Amino acid sequence: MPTRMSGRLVVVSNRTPDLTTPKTPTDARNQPASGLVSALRPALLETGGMWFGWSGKATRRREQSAPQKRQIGPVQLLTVNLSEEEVHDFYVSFCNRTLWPLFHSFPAQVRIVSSEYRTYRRINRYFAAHLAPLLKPNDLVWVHDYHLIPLGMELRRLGWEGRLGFFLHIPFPPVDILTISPHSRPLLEDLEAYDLVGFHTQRYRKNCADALESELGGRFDGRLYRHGPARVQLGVYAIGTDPDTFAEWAKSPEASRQATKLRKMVRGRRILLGVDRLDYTKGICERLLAFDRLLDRHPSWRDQVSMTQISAPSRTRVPEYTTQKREVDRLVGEINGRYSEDDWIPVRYLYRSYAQEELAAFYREADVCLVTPLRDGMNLVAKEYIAAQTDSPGVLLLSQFCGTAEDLIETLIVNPYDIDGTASALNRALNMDLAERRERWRALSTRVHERTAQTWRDGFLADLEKRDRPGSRPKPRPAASKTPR
Ligand code: ADQ
Repeated sequence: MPTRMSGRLVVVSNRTPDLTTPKTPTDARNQPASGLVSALRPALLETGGMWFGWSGKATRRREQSAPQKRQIGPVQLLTVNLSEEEVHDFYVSFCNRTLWPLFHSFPAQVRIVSSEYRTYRRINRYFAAHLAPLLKPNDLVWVHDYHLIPLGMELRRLGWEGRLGFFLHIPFPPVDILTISPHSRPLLEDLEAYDLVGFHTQRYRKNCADALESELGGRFDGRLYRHGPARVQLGVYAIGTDPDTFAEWAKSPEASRQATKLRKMVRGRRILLGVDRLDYTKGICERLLAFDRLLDRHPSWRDQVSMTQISAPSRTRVPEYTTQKREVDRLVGEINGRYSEDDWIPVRYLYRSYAQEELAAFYREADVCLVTPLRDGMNLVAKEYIAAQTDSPGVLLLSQFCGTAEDLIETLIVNPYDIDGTASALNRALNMDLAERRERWRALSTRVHERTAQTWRDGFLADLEKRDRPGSRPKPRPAASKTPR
């Protein structure tokens, strides 16, 4: 935490997390995988404060009642409900079928439906209408991610003059991609309501500054974007993990038991590992194709390696995700069909969530971890893997297209679209000697310890703390439509 926070921390995200500590591995498995929660859970429990968002429930009709309150230790959770139709238009469609592919530079997948955009704005107004009365003048309001870009502007319209920050967990695309959406301009205007807008990498910040300057005018001086009366600080805060906890989990007796079980199962073969939400941006299919190519081009690895792909179910109501799941299922079947022997199945595919303690055991035992997204804001799995290595560290294969690649330069960097190149890197990783593995890992481990979930949070909050105090802000532009339903 920045030395002493001058006010209460109010976190706003689309979904409020389950902040209760899971009592059993089954409970833990049932908590959905989320990078944001992984990073903020310890931070929020430590600082106290409030977390506001959607309950995750889809009701038949929107209930107009006040937000539901729940106290979890020092943290107050406040949730509002959405109707089934709103969940569909706002969350399933505009957030996950328009903004997600747009910001991850998948233009062909971007869906443009004006009514869904209008619902997106309406839900942001609805969030603001419920949140504004709960705020106290000295609060620091920290809004998270693409679901809530307009929230800051809506809060300003309702008279909130306190400090207001926004963090984007996903990439910010180049302006030529962003402007594919006819709604990109109002989204850029929304950013002007914030005192501080944070990104994982320099590149995303640059993309955003370029888009603001070219679409709205104004000027970015390397720290502040100035346009008319707006003064928005654009900052870079690389999110990290909690490396000490992962290291501890990896060394625990439970992890040792799991690891022994795993080793027994693969019968001395080398272990390759992939861990992700099942998402088309994570490059799971390309990773499987690279593994297939390795077995094809380097037959000596057949029967010598075992690939474990752990995919947490994600956004199962979004059509692109069901298509992706079918594609992964098909490829796993194909590879196993092509190469399996009586006593060797090349790919073990686990379509489920694991408790992070359990993941630590997989990380610890994996000889190679493949983090090969086609595009990813940061990617915490890469950092968790490094944190969980012990005296004979494994090798991380990392996509050049994830934010982590700006940081973890001692990994084997690959272009996941280049299947041959990734297969060669995989071969190289499997052949790497202990001395090189140790040398690379030492450098990577230092970086993972330098940039943690805590340093990310502290960096952002320290900058937000320093922003102007109430009373000195420009008036927001009027809303296109006034009714916060
Ligand atoms: P995600 O894309 O969800 O989030 P990522 O960084 O890949 O995030 O982290 C996923 C988290 O979920 C990790 O902590 C991992 O341990 C966990 N996880 C993944 N698969 C799991 C499984 N099968 N079982 C259990 N847990 C699993 C977004 C952005 C990222 C960004 C984060 C944080 O898309 O780019 O790094 O936010 O800002």
